[in-house]
Amino acid sequence: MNVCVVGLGYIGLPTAVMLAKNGFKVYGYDVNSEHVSNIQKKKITIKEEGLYESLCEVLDAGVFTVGNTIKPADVFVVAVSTSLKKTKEIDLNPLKSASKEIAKVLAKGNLVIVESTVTPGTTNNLVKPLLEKGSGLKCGEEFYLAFCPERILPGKLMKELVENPRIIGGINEISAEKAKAFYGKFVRGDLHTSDALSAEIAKLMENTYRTVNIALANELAMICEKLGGNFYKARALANTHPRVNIHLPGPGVGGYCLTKDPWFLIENFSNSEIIRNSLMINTYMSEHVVRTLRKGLKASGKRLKDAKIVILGLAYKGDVSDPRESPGFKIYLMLKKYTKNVVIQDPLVEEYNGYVPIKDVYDAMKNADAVIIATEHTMYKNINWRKVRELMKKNPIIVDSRNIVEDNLAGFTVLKLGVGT
Ligand code: SAJ
Repeated sequence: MNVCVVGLGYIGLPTAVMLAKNGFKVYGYDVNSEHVSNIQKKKITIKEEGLYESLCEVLDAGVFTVGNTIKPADVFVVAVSTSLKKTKEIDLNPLKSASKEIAKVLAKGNLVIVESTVTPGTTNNLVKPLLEKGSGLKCGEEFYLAFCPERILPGKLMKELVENPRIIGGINEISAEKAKAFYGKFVRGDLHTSDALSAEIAKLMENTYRTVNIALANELAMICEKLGGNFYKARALANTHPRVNIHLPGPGVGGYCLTKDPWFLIENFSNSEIIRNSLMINTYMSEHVVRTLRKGLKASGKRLKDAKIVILGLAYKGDVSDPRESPGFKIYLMLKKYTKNVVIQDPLVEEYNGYVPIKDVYDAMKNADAVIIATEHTMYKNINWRKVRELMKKNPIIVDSRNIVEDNLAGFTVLKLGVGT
């Protein structure tokens, strides 16, 4: 069976490689010719365990080829980006272009699957008519169309692509069944079929659920600070309840997904209270971290404009190399307004928005007045803080937004998100 994967980004490329490893003949199509040629030369930036080796294997075996012109296939998997515009609306242009390209080569019996996260109704109201108009074929009868969102957790991509359960929303029942048969050839997780609209809403619900729960954790953490309590102690007790799952607070929500998906859900629901306020709370957290730092410096008789500040963590979350929507970078930009002497250290991220982070954590902390822990990389749990105390200036401050250091670390003023002082 020939498969054409449209869009070779963070989801499309691994999906194409996984399909090729599982017996499909795969052609990867991307409009970015430089990206296509880099893939041909086995030069990729996505760092996911097992991906590079698998890519080399399928390229060398000739079961995976790439190009920047669309080609006929039995199945088309669309994984183009659907980003958030400044107006907080979805940018569907890549999906529109992809649909028009596929329509040019669409043939009877073909199956088209949209994996990109979309606003509810997009598969039915945008993709379907574009495919029908461009091909002259009847959707649901002469070709089939389904929506099947990815749910992989960055950092566990190759494993979760196969093991995660999938939701499959067909334009009609036969489309859902054909898509289920396709995924059944390589997905070991359960396959749940439904209609396209329900599947589109479900995907957005998943990430909105997480966003709202993170906002709740952030608000609870700020309440604990005010109460002089310890969020983490209280959370551990509350989560002993069989139906309570309090999430973790942080310096904000980063990543490509949770920062946009809830906006897709409320794009046409202007009086959303909970979701909209949750997004605001999560955005506020980087400011809360900066306020905490300023309070700490003041209490130590230091002035921000004269201080050297080190931010540990450019990646948007622990043990990933992805810096998209990085909370640490947002904090960096805020601090840059007050002091020239602010740096970011990250062992996993090469570069982000032109900023190249310091690699060595001890080099970064030389002569620093304060450290902000913005990402929970495992390596930060093994820092030798006695050594750091010798490297930093006197009265060193740690603003810990990820519960990495012990509350009363000797020789430091520790200001921990969620812990009252
Ligand atoms: N975060 C917190 N507190 C928490 C959990 C996360 O502050 O308790 C922060 C993280 O530090 C990070 C951000 O939220 O900055 C997002 O991290 P994440 O792990 O929650 O989300 P993603 O974007 O890495 O992956 C999510 C996952 N969705 C769900 O868990 C419901 C993943 O399964 C999806 O496939 C992915 O979005 C996606 O592509 O949609």
